[in-house]
Amino acid sequence: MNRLSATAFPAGTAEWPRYRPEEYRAGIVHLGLGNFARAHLLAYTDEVLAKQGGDWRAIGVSLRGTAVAEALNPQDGRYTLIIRGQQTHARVIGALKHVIAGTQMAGCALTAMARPTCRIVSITVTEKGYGITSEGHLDRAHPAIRADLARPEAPTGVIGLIVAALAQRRAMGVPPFTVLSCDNLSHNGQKLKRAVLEFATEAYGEEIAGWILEQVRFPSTMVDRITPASTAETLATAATLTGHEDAAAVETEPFRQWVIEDDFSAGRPAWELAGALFVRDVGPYEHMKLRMLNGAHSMLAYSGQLSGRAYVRDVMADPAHAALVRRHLKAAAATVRGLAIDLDAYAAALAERFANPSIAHATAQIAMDGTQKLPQRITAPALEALEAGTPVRPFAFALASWVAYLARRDARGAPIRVDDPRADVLLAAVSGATDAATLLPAIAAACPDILPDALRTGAFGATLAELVDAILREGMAAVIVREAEL
Ligand code: CS2
Repeated sequence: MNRLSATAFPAGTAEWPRYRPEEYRAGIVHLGLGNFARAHLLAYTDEVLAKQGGDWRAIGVSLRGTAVAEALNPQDGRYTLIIRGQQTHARVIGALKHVIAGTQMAGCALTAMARPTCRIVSITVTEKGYGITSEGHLDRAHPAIRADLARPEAPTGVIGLIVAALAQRRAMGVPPFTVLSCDNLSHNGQKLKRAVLEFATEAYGEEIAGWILEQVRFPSTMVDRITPASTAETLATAATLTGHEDAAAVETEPFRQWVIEDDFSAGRPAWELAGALFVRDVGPYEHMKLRMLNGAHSMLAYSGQLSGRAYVRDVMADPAHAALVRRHLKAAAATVRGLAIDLDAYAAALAERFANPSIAHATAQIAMDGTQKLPQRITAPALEALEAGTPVRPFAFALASWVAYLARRDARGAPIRVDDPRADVLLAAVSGATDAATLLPAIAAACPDILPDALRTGAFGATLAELVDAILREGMAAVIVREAEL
């Protein structure tokens, strides 16, 4: 079987690009080329290119190793997007030009970002990729921030690259690109802007920081599309649907949503032609999505991991567990304000998406990086719900599930290391702690942005402690049944 490429002859039942990708130049440099970008930003861009063309293809930059580049570059950036709903269909995406990675990464990325034709630098590096604290400041303890502050001329991370490229453009008299964060942080654009300014002030001085403050746009975005990690089966399906071997295929759900603040200084693709919504303030949409979809996801990931449910769809197949998901969605919805959207209908649609039997979305995948996710998904709405007097038990259950997940032990009774950038701190916090009375203070001391005092004391604190102990003593499965009966 031949490999997918720009010259591959269309075959199979897949939809192939209805335009000639190579006719268009790159206008976007995209940092972080994981599955999500390939299922979301690049899919939207591909549709716009098919509808009206334009120099808006993307050059990808992989900041973490060369595997993505090795898969995509021999394919001229082409890959298969498999969409799994009631039926499965596939599209070959042509919006990606090539991928920069490896030892030459920084130099090549800076060249691409400094070129006047680059008008947008978009980013999907996950919450932990930026080096921004949950309060939205530069995280000087982040390895890339530390390295890049020490050597700003040889950046390795997102913020270092952005500031170096902007400084080069300013020196050359080239207007700046727009910086477009597409990760699940609340106020992603605003937070990135502040961290970029802090970095620029420290590494380059006031003048460059002042220029960035005045000239560079950082629109916030809300992004949504459930995209599991690819498996061998993903690649086999892609081969069947395209008639070509594809080492970079991605699978995703039919649903997708993108809400973007319309604040671009150097133009943008007409993403609205592919269904993106441009708004003045993305904040309420972010709250809706981060607190409902992602909050429920985190809750079901930890409680699912502790009750032997490998996939989100397995959680939804259990009536009691699914009831807790709906309970969580309702409590989260009560904290969302300022949107003329029927949140009950949104919640019902989410439950249906989670139940999609053709998507194997691993609870272990969602359980990763809890310290980066929980502040905006659980803690912020919990604090607001407490203040407003709306139901809080679902948030206590979500936090208790995380705490009990951190307290898991292996066969010899030793704590199990979790996949999280703060794993060391978490491991130290749970070592030797065996019940709520010892676990909660230790974890709160390590992560005050997840367990602030307001959630450790009073009725909320008591419920949280009681749930942690119940899960540890009786097991998650029993607690799920009891919670669902409340
Ligand atoms: C998930 C998200 O892994 C996770 O933490 O909650 O990746 C989620 O699937 C997406 O945000 C959906 O848009």
